[in-house]
Amino acid sequence: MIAVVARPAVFSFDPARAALVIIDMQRDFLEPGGFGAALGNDVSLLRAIIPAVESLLALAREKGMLVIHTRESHLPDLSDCPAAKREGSATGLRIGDPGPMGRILVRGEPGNQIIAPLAPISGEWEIDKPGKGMFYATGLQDKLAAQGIESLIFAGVTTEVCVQTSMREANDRGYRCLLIEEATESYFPAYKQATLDMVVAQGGIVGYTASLTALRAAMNEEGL
Ligand code: TIU
Repeated sequence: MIAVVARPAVFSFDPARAALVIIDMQRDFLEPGGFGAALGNDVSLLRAIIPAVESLLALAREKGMLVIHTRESHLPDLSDCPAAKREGSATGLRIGDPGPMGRILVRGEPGNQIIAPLAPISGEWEIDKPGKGMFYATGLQDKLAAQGIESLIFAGVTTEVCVQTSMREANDRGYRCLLIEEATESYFPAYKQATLDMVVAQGGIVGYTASLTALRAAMNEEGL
């Protein structure tokens, strides 16, 4: 077992039964002209975590952990996009409209790809999800169960939207969850901090948080 110095207490996990989950590090949220920008956000803030996520991904690969990448995306005919989700945007561009990186938040379009430095490699899972949470309409729960996964280590964007929703879904399904603090970001720094705080409150009501340094130290200590 690996024991990570974390909040609100030590987080212990078996690396053979754990997966790194990188939520939605796709061009739509990190580059101008995508969904994040269409919602009126300054996307530059999110780019600051790319090196930390790269470093976390390299650690997981080096230690042979399962890696799961998610993308928030919709089918080209938008049959999986509720009208309520399509309504409204700051720029006038809505999901499915043509933008500078192809159709906004549509599966397979250039803007929907995971950014190059974090591109999935062979053997890693790629999960396309129409919602904020990674379990809704994805079949992920069965895949994780078949693999015997018990613990999930989270990174990605945005902290209070898709990352937190996915963590809460995972918590309800019995997974032990750890969020890596420098490997997640929000368009609103105060919301990131609030999310980190609310996850660990009440004895870790949703999960744990730790620094990447603490995770790396714990994994190296075990001589993995
Ligand atoms: N808008 C926002 O903060 N997030 C999203 O719409 N999706 C994700 O968090 N991936």
